[in-house]
Amino acid sequence: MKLTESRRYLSKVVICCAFSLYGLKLLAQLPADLNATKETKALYQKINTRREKGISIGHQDDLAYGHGWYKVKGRSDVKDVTGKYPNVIGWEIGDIELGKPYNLDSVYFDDMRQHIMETHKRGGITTLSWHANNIVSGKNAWDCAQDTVVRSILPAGSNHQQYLQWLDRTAGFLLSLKDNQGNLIPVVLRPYHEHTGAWFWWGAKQCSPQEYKDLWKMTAEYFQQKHGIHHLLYCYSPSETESEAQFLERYPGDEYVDLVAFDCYVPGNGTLEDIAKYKVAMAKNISIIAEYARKSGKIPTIGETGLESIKNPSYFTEVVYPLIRGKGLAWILFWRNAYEKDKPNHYYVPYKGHPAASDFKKFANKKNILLH
Ligand code: BMA
Repeated sequence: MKLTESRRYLSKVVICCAFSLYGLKLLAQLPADLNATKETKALYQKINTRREKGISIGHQDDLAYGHGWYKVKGRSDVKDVTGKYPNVIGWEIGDIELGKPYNLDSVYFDDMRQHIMETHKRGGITTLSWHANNIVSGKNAWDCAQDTVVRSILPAGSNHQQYLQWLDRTAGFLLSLKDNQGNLIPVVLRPYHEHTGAWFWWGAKQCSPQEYKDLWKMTAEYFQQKHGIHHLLYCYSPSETESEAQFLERYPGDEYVDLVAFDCYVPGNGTLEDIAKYKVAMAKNISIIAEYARKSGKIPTIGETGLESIKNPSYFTEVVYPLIRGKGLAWILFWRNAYEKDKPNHYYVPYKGHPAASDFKKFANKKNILLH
């Protein structure tokens, strides 16, 4: 080959490589569901673009109630303290499968739908968790006395047909999430979470890795094929794990997942020792999801976290912020601020007047922490 020819050849190779890398990047920026609606693809891009700017604050049930209040239009504990709404709002759909009008925490699904519409209009993001009931015992998600519930709802199982009815009801709610033009509002679904623990009927001691994966795939495929549901991004969120191998042991596959996450709380009473353990677990799990996200093109995010009652008044700026800063995470979702009279200490974001409120405000004002 002459020098000019070899130069031409080399430049062709370079151009080809650049195109395939670009193609790969584009591919990596598409949802796992190949038939995802254009709004869902846009949501996927938005999450990715936004996480280049910083990490969004998420709060469970933020708009429905807070510490000491329930259903006050426009109110939010996060807004009371910071002046802004969280970018990401989590909702819990447990009991939808039973056809009830409200979820297990007494939030009406009609109200939830309204809030999801408002959030969408504001450019915010909705993520849904689902503490589905135990179909065998009729008790709640935490009843994990049996180790065959998952097996019984898979296609060959005795509860399969009934579980499909549960999925039909859930699908009905998902398909009712529409904007004013009648377009489906894309949302993140985070089902069968914390499954590396053993406190839900889909937990690690209650089913095998294969059964768990089959449950996930069956759910996603039923939504997609039977109900034509293509406005979901799927979030895989075990509780904290020790390694990538453990994280992936029950992973249903890149074709079924868009966001990789984990749930991790400050253990015990939130003593300094507990906080030290939390820091270690958070750092490890952030690195597991960030690294897997980098390799797979998925979006890393924190599914649930928090320090109940926020007994450490500098938890947000001194514990959380250094852990999450600059890690490319899409959001961090703090768990709910219960309104129930019998749960006065069950809250994860400070309300107005709480000793940690000024620290939370300081945290929220950091330039790479996003609210709106
Ligand atoms: C748990 C607690 C419960 C609640 C459930 C589902 O972590 O907050 O009180 O019922 O989540 O939202």
